[in-house]
Amino acid sequence: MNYTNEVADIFKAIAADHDLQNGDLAVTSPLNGEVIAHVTMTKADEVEAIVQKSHTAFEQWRSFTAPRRGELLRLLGEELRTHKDALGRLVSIEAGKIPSEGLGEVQEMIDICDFAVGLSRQLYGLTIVSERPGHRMMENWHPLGVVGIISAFNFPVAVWSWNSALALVTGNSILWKPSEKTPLTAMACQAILKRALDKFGDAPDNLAQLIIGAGDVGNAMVENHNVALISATGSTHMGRIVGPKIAARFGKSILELGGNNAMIIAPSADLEMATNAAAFGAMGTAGQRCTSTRRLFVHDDVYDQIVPRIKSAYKSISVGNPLDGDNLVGPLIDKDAFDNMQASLSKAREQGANIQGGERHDTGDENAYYVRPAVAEISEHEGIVLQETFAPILYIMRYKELNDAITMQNSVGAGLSSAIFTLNLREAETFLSAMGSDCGIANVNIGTSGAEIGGAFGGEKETGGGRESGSDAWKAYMRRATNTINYSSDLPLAQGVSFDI
Ligand code: UN1
Repeated sequence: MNYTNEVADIFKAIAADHDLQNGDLAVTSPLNGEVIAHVTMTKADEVEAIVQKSHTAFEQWRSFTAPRRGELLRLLGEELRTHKDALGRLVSIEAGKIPSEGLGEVQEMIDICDFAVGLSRQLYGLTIVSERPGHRMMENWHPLGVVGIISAFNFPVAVWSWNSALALVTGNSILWKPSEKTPLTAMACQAILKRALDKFGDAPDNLAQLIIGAGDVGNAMVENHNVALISATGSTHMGRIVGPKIAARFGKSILELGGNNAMIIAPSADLEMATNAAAFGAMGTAGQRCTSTRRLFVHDDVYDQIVPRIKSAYKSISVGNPLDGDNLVGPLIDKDAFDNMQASLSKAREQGANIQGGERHDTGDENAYYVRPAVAEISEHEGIVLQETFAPILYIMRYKELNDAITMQNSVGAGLSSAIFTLNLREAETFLSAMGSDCGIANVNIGTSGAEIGGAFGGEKETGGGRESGSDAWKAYMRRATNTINYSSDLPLAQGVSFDI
């Protein structure tokens, strides 16, 4: 199956006027490893002028009222509803997701657009009592400027939408550098947004720009003083490079980096639910979510019941092209991902792991990298288990005391997502308490992945500390001004200071 024509048809359907044949970046579908398009890349020395244009757009956009800005997100949500099937299919072709996950990603975009429309009438600040008579204090929230979005291949469209919906409704302009592995879905999103902008009518030119480029282009965005906020999703390695550069120029950042997410299965757990949650969390998206379940701590009392169930779920799962038949595990993104997985499995073997799965699954396409998801029973929580491998490997370990499981869970660098399966209230609340999980996301009786947009999304420690999506994450896209207004005819100084001239 060659997807080139289908991609061209999808682009025609969303009226995107793009040259998909003559660019310098070859785009490959992980489904079969074949090149499906060639797109044009931007060069690092072009970034300055692009940022300038974004800044000019910001200077106009900030004067639109927030409810009017919300209208743009309402229109974007409508366009996404219209093009959901086409965009979802393109996500499957370019990122390798199964159809329901490709569509789920677009649904996540629709949801955040709806959220942003509501937010457009709820961008509120506090009023604060003053210590001085006849004075009032308040907080005013203002847009930041140009928001740079750097996104990863694994959620090629949803993560952009979390950032762009919030950035636009709060009055910023946006500049997006997607992963070089997934430029087509980005171009399609840009075309869909353009339709919404055309219907909106008077939005400034260059309000939302897209840059297809390599690391040097991302670096030029990161170092540009006119990019007020960089929201970057990717590995902790990337964050270690990007974070200090932004900090050095006192820019703002939202970093959404690695995860090494764990699930605890307690003695009272509903074992069927726990099995299904572990299966989706660890094998879903071929283990390529930042929220994927990578470590499982199983209580001694239920270990011998649940681990065979999990292993048999792993044996029965169908791996293969998700667009042919009803395969539930699609491909890894590329050869590097496959090599990294194999390297981690060899290290686990050296550490004495008992491994089922992990081998390459042959589909006859030499350049497509499908694998059987791996479960690795391992006795020690150390070495490779402490590292995030962006692939479907689930390390399983035993525990006896909940506190030991929580300590192990928390003793890795990353702090994104976590879950406990228990029907015991004390255990559940302990896990959620200050003595429990140290992650940005902590769940009870649901898995580590698949968060809804209504909550703030992100994690602690080496995950970077940023929050995107719901709750009050919008505040990161705005700056706070504290205003003190004196409506008296005196000029008292705070703290009782006197300065009589
Ligand atoms: C990511 O993998 O970068 O919670 C984002 C989830 C999805 C988002 C994952 N809603 O799994």
